[in-house]
This record gives sequence, structure tokens and C-alpha cells, in this order.
Amino acid sequence: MSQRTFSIIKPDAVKKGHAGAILAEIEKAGFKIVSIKKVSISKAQAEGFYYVHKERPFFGELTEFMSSGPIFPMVLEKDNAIADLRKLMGATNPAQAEEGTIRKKFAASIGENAIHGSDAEETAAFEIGYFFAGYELK
Ligand code: YYY
Ligand code: MG
Repeated sequence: MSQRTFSIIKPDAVKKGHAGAILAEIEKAGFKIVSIKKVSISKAQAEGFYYVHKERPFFGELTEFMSSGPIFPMVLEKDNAIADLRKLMGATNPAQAEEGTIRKKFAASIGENAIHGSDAEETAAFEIGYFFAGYELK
């Protein structure tokens, strides 16, 4: 059944000029882009987005990185979108990502790993609402 997920092209990929290539991979894999925009977020906004990780040792670095430059948040739709996007992204650590995945192709390190994707229905709903209003999701 058709499902929506949330993704971000992260600052490292935008800086390197990989946003278009990553979008092409996403479309080639059968996702419809429901909504997309380019924004720069504050550290506080990054902290709110990643609040589930607030006790983790990498939280400071992660939120510093996510607020370090422009990002492309987007809402994607296809059958099985949440699991299929995670598969297309590859492992969090690009050194462990499978051949052909976005992180294998475009990520430099575990911290600067090119793309975010929601991990479950509830997180997708929270994350979509964090960046998009209803009128942007028609
Ligand atoms: O969902 P995913 O992005 O694959 O990984 P998470 O475990 O949710 O971590 C979010 C984000 O935090 C990850 O993309 C990079 C960063 N991070 C890190 O810098 N070091 C770690 N050991 C784990 C995660
Ligand atoms: Mg995650």
C-alpha cells in the first residue's frame, strides 16, 4: 500500500553538489516527490528534530552538522516507502553500506552520511510535521 516517508539530503551532500544525483536515485527507485524545499536550520531546530538521540554521545556533533548549511527536507511516497528508502540509503556507517546504496556512493563518514530517512510510521509522521505544513503536502 502507498505510504509516505520523510527524508533529508544532508549538508555534506548539498555542499558537494550531490543533491541532484541523490534525487535522481530516489526517483529511479520509484519514489514520488510529494514535497521538497531547501532550508537552513538552527542548532535548536536540529536538536528538536533529533530529540530521540539527545542522550547519545554524538548529539552535539550531529546537531552542529545538521545546522551547518542548507538541507533539502522532502516527503516521498511509494508502496513500502519507509523500508524501501532505508534500503536505498544503506547502513548509517557508509563503510558498512552495500554497493549501489546512496550512502555507499555519496557519504564520507558515519557522521556526515548524505541522507536521512524515517525509521517507522510514527517517526515519519513526526518528521513530516516538523518540516511541512498541510498545504505543502497536497
Ligand atoms: O537512521 P540513521 O541516520 O541511519 O542513524 P541513527 O542511528 O538514527 O543516527 C542518526 C544520525 O546520527 C546518523 O545518521 C549519523 C549520526 N550518528 C553518528 O554520528 N554516530 C553514530 N555512532 C550514530 C549516528
Ligand atoms: Mg535514524
